[in-house]
Amino acid sequence: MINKIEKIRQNIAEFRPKTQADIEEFRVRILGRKGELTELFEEFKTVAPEMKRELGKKMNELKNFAQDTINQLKTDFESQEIECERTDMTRPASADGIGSRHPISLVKNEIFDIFKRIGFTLTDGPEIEDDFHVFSALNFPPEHPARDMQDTFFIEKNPDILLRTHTSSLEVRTMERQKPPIRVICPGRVFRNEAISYRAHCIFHQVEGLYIDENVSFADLKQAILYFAKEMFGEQTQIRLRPSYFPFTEPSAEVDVSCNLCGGKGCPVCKQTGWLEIMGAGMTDPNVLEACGIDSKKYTGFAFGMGVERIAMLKYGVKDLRLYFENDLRFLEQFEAAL
Ligand code: 2U9
Repeated sequence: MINKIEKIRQNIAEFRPKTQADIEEFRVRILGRKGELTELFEEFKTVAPEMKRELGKKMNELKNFAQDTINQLKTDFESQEIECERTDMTRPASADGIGSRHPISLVKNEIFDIFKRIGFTLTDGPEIEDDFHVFSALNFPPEHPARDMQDTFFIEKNPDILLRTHTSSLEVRTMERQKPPIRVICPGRVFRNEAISYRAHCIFHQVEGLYIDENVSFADLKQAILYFAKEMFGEQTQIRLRPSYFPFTEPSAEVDVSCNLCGGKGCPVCKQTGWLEIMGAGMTDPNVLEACGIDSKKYTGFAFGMGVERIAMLKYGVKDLRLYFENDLRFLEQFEAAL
């Protein structure tokens, strides 16, 4: 009898009805007047008295199990049917909302569109780079702090393989494969070993540009940047260049634009100076041209670089850089639809 009890229990546990009628049929088969359990209770009458206590307990448990399982199956089917009745399968599908472009992409595309209008083309390249394309070709001295493990992410402690710290490696690669004239825009993610805060992140986006030809002058650099600033921030925008230093350009400058919020009078955003720093720039160092196989006696060039997060902060008034990386829809939905 124990075997019969186990067999019935197993059948109940494995029962998978396809329709509600299947459940009723199964109920009759197990619990009906001539059902398997009813027959078992008949057989129970013939069991020896000393076995009755143990077997009786098992049979009652089986009966409860059968009843509970059947009730549960019925409830599941009924709720499914109600759900089906509520759903009009012929109704047209609801339209998906149009997503918005990420502010970093919006600004990156806008920067590129502006430079495209004055003859620059777009280039792309690897994020995992080697020392030559990120540091050596760009005239970084061997002891420069950017080469330090503390500042740059190296791959598996190999000092030759690293995550690019700027997109300048793309300009190096362009010069290696292309003869001047070169007019190229290099956007991309860059990586620096920085503590994350409202104004710094270990990943950010840059757009750099490079123009190499015969007789390219600092005046050309100034004019290209003025054109960019007016297109990006409005016709009334002015620029100011302050002397600076980068290993890859000589002379070098930090570029400021006049603050649009206060019209240059001074406000909290421009820290009362009337100016906002937007990029660095300079004339390509002859050592860099030579390292990339370009004759520095024949050719000169200018280069510039800007952080996209910073430009987007100025354009949209974003105060915390971390918002760009959190993918919070309440932030992202405030930007233009991606059409
Ligand atoms: C080559 C030669 C020269 C690219 C340049 C800067 C100045 C610059 C910073 C702005 C903010 C990086 O994102 S940031 O931290 N960039 O100031 N970048 S000139 O010069 C190059 C690039 C490639 C072969």
